[in-house]
Amino acid sequence: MDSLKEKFAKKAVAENESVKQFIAQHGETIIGEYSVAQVYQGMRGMTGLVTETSKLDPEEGIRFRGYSIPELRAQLPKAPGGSEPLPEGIFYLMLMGELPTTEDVNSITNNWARRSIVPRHVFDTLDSLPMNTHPMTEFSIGVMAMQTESLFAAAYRKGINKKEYWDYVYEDSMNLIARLPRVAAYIYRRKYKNNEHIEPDPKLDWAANMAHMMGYDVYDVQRLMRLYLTIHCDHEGGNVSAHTTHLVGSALSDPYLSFAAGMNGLAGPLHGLANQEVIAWIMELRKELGGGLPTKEQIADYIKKTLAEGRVVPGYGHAVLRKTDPRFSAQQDFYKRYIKHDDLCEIVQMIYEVAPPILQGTGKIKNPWPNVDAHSGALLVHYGIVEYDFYTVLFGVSRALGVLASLIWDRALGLPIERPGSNTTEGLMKKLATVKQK
Ligand code: NMX
Ligand code: MLT
Repeated sequence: MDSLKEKFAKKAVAENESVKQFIAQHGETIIGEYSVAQVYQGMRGMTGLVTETSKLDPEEGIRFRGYSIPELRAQLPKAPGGSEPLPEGIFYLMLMGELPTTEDVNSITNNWARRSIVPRHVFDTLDSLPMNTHPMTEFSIGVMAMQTESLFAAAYRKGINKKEYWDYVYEDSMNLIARLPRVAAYIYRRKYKNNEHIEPDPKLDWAANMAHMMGYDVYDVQRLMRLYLTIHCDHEGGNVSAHTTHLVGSALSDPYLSFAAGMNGLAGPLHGLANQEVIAWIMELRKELGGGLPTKEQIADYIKKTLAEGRVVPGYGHAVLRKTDPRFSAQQDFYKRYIKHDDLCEIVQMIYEVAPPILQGTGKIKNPWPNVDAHSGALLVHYGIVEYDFYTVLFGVSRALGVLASLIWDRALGLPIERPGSNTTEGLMKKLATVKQK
C-alpha cells in the first residue's frame, strides 16, 4: 500500500465513525427550508450535499479545508526555486484535510509519475476523431477510452465487499489524475502542433510536465501552470462538474465514467467553457474596433450591446459568489507580479472597472463581479497558448484533483446512491393549495 493510501485509510476509519455518530445524534435535526422558487431555479442555496474538500462563502470565496487561496499560495510546498504552489499539495490537502510537507508532495509527484503511462488504444481512439472535434469532447472521449483500465469496475465484476470500494476508487483516481496531463497534451499537440507529440519527463512535477508535453519548456509557463492547476481544482460540491461526478459515482459508476460525465458538464459555456468564451468575446471586440486598446467607453458600449443581444457577458456573475472571485484576484496578482504589461491583460483590467456597474444596473444580475474565467485566458495568451478552444481542458485537468478526492471520500464514507425527489408543476400547485387551506 502506498504511504498516502495508508494514511488515508486510517483517517477514513476515524471520519466514518464520527459521521455515523453525527447522523445518529442529529439525523432528524432540521437545517433549512426551501421555497418554490428554489425548486424551479436550480436549487440555489439549498444544502443537499456533503463535500469535504472545500467550502464556498458568497462574500469571501473558496476555502480548501479552511485555507484561502492567498494562504495556500504562501503555505503550500513549491518546486525548488519556485514561487507558486505545486498542485500535488492541494490534492493532499483536499484528501487528507491537513497541509502537506514537502516530502508528502514529492511523494505524490513520484507516485503519479509511476502511474502515468497511457495505454496506446487511448491515443488510437483520439486519432480516429475528426480534426474539428472540440478539445473538450476529445478529452471526455479520452477519459472514456481509459475506462478499460478501471480497477474498480474489474473488482466489482468479480464481487467485492462494500468496505473495499474506496480502495479501488483511490487506485483509479490516482491513475486517472496521473494520466490526464498526457491525454490533454496529446489532444493539444494533435490539433494545434502538427500531431507532433512530446513524451513526459519523469523528473518534472505534474504541472511542469503538463507545460512540457504541450511544448512550453520555460519557467514562466511552468509557474503559471502550477498556479492554474491549483486554483481551478475545486469549488465545493454543488457546481456542475463536481456535482455530476459525485452523482454519477453514487451509482457506483467507476471514476473514469464519473469524471467523464463531470467533464461533459464543465464543457458548458455557463460553466468551464466560459474561459474560452471570454477570450473569443474580447477578440470579437478588438476585431470590431480594428485592434489596439479599446477605450473604457468602447468597452461599456460593447457590454451593453452584448446584453441587448440577449447574450451573457462571459466571465462575470456567479451562482454563489457575491464578490470578486479570489481566483480572479490570484490571477490578477500573478499578472501584476510577473508579467506587468500585456495588452490583453490590460483589457481584462479595464473590463473589471467598467462591467460591474453596468451589470448591476440591469437590476437582475445577482453578482456583477468577475469569476475565475474572466482572467485565465489572457494569461495563457500572453505565454503563446493562444488556442482558446483548448482552455477548458486545462480547467478539467485541474478539476480532477477536487472531484476525484471527493469521490474517494464518497466511497470511504459509504454514501448512498443520490436520488432526490421531484414533482410536477400540477403536483406543486396542489400541494400549495392544501398548505394554504390549513
Ligand atoms: N451576463 C448577462 N446576464 C447575466 C450574467 C452575465 N454575466 N450573469 C447573470 N445573468 C443573468 C442570468 O442569465 C439571469 O437572467 P434571466 O433572469 O433572464 O434568466 C439573471 O441574470 C439572474 O441570474 P443570476 O441569478 O445572477 O445568475 P445564475 O446563478 O442564474 O447564473 C452564471 C450564474 C455564472 C451561470 C451567470 O452569472 C452567467 O451566465 N455568467 C456568464 C457565464 C460565466 O462566466 N460562467 C462561468 C462561471 C464560473 N465557472 O467557471 O463555472
Ligand atoms: C466552479 O469553479 O465550479 C465555478 O465557479 C462554478 C460554480 O462554483 O458554480
